[in-house]
Amino acid sequence: MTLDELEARCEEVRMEWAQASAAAHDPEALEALRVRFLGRKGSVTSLFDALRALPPDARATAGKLLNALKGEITAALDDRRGALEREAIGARLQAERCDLSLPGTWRPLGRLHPLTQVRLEIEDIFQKLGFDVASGPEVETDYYNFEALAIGADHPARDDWDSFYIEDRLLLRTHTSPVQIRVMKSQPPPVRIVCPGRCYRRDDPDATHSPVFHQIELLWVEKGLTMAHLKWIIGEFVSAFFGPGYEMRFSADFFPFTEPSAQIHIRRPPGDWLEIMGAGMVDPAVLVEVGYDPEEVSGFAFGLGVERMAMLRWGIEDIRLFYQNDIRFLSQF
Ligand code: FA5
Repeated sequence: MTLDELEARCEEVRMEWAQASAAAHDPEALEALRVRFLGRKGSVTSLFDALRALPPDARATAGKLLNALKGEITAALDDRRGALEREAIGARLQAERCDLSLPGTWRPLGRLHPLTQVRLEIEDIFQKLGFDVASGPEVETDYYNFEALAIGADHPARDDWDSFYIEDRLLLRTHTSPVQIRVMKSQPPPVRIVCPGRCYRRDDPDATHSPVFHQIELLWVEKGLTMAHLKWIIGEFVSAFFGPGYEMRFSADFFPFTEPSAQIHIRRPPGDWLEIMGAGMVDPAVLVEVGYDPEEVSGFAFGLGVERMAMLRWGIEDIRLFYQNDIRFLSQF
């Protein structure tokens, strides 16, 4: 091969490159081009082999020509590769484009059931007054639910608290008062507790009664407590919970485990009076039953209906609304 022939061959290869590279649009095609032109058997590489056949004085010129050709093709390959990568990144950015100014998916937040809100608030009021929160079982023995509270087997008060029996002497508790007995039996006086919990009665459901409802029991036993303390603490509690605009009424009542006993009604004029709790001075017989000395200490207790408190606060006229799980009702609180 002569120098002229080599020059002509270079020009051909350059044309071939121009055509072939114009049609290469992806990394695989570029790699194929590299092999075809610069690979071990590539067209540029084989021209380098032809160099050896040239006369020595022509080799330097020919070498420059070939190096220039190889340099052009290498640089063009690099350029094309860079451009393809930038295109790919651009396409990905476009495809994965995310508009941070768009509003997110809105999911409604849950909230505490109104009865839970009321219970927590009442616990909080009494904790601030120095009471502890206690609890007891919902399945109770006849002894704690009745006997220890001076409600013997034949006591007519049992009719008011007729309940659901699991076995002969095992029932769903009818009130939270059995927790009083459990706590007093477990510790010496003084006692200052509130006990929230679920209660069960065979009451026909109506606007103010539910067979399952909630009470909060309060018990304070200490030296020197009188009915005046009871009235005072209930007054404090009612005004802390309801604020102004509510009226409270004490009237005489009877419970086998308190003497004297009272019931407390609340109303928001012009609404009706609603009984919210039973209360009274702990009967000395109960103190003796748990091993306390009635000459040493006295105490008082009450049992408060949680649903009734919520009804008065929000003007809810039917207790059954609390248990229907209607989101339109619940989301108002
Ligand atoms: C009692 O349960 C007594 N253990 C209260 C007590 C405790 C008296 C300590 C003295 C000392 P009573 O049955 O009245 O009392 O119920 C108390 C409150 O529970 C009622 O005022 C009412 O607010 C609520 N309650 C009673 N039965 C139901 C019911 N079926 N549905 C909703 N609330 C009820």
